[in-house]
This record gives sequence, structure tokens and C-alpha cells, in this order.
Amino acid sequence: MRILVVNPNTTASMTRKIGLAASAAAAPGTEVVAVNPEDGPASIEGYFDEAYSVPGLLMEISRGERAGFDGYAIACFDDTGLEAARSLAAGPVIGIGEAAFHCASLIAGRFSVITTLSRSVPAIEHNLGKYGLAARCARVRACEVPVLALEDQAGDARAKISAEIEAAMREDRCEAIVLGCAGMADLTAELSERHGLPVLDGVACAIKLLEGLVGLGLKTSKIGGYATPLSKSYAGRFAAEGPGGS
Ligand code: 5HY
Repeated sequence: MRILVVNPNTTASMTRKIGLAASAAAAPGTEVVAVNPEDGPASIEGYFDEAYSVPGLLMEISRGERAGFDGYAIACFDDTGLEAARSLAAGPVIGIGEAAFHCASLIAGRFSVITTLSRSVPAIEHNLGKYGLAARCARVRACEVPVLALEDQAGDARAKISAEIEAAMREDRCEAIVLGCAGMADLTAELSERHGLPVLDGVACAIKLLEGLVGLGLKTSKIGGYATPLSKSYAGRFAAEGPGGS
């Protein structure tokens, strides 16, 4: 099977990191391709960036459809543009946030999320409620590391994430940790070993869930909210980017 992983921000080094994590999780018969849009924010930190990342994300999904991909992972922890992407795609589309929440809820009674900045917390809390998993999440925490600081191997991002994990274990009665940014995808094994509890990354979770759904022959339902977009004109810069894509 062929899975397209879309990093909705435009930072190529993060896309490469995400692609490595996705490929490491993939089964031998699964081809993983990781891409990011040419247009849009360098990182997604809050609602404004999310909005500006969606057109580029949908362009990549349209391209993926024309290339015949079997399933898609949206590699932004806010699950940016998830429902619109499902309207475009025939196969399953999974957001890494939703994937991580579901996997964590299957191995732990309670989990905490460690994301980047405080401004990203409300959107994640909203998604937990939307997915019906708010009761399983003890708390969504921010380690106050900007998304792109995760690209600096010499920085203090790891130390800050670790400190927040320790606080979560002390205060939240959490039994697992979900890393709340695609840019943390390379940290799970190290952090799980250091802190002695399951640490989940949404990129790997999304790949394994997609393999299961595609393997079952399941596609996105088109009889309700994820119905294929109606044919209509899209004016201005979106003229070539409507459902037909460019
Ligand atoms: C992400 N932002 O996974 C989110 C995380 C966040 O550019 N990729 C981003 O901080 O909301």
C-alpha cells in the first residue's frame, strides 16, 4: 500500500524527520512518501497558522489522489484541515493527534499530552472533546518550546519536554504521555526509556492505524459530512485549487 504523509507547515527539515519516523513505523509492504506544501506557514502555532496551512494541505491531498495513494496522514498535531481532507480523499485520512489519542487510550487509563506553546493547547483540548476522548486525557500541557526549536539538536527542547513529563507524572496521575507535535516524532524511544512509561508519537500511530484501515479495505464514507465537494467555481487564487486541484 502507499501512504502519503503531509506536513502542513513548510519546513522541509521537519518533513524529512516526519518521513523517517513514518517509514520506521511502516510495515515492509507499505510505501511512505512525506511532503509539505510550497505555500504556507513555516510552523503552525495556534489558530491563525492553522487557517493558512489548510489550502496547501488540501493541494497536497488533491495531488495524492491523482497519484493514487491509498491513505493519508496529516502530520500536524492539531489535525489541521482533517475534515476537509477527508472530503477530498477516497481512502482513509488520519490526523496524528487523533491517532495518538486513540492509541494512548488503548494502553493507558489516563494520558497527558505535552505540546509546544500554550497557544496550541485550546485547539488540542477542542479536538479531544470532538473525538470523545477528553475524559481519558488528564491534561494538555505546553513545554513552551517553539515548534522550530525542535529542529535545533543542540537546543534545550529535550530537557524542557522531559521536565514537563516529570511534572505530568507527579501531578496528573497520567499512565502514558502523548507528544503533541509532529516535530517530536524522533523522541519517543529516548523519552519512554528515560521516564519509564509509554510515550506515543502520532506519526507512528497514524501509520499503523492507516495500515489497518487500508488492510481492511475501508475507505472514507461519502454519504455524509465527508461527501465529495460539489462542483462550483473557486474564484481568485483558489481557481486552480478547487477539488480538482492543480
Ligand atoms: C505540529 N505545529 O505538529 C504542530 C504542533 C503545535 O507546525 N506541527 C506544527 O505546536 O501545534
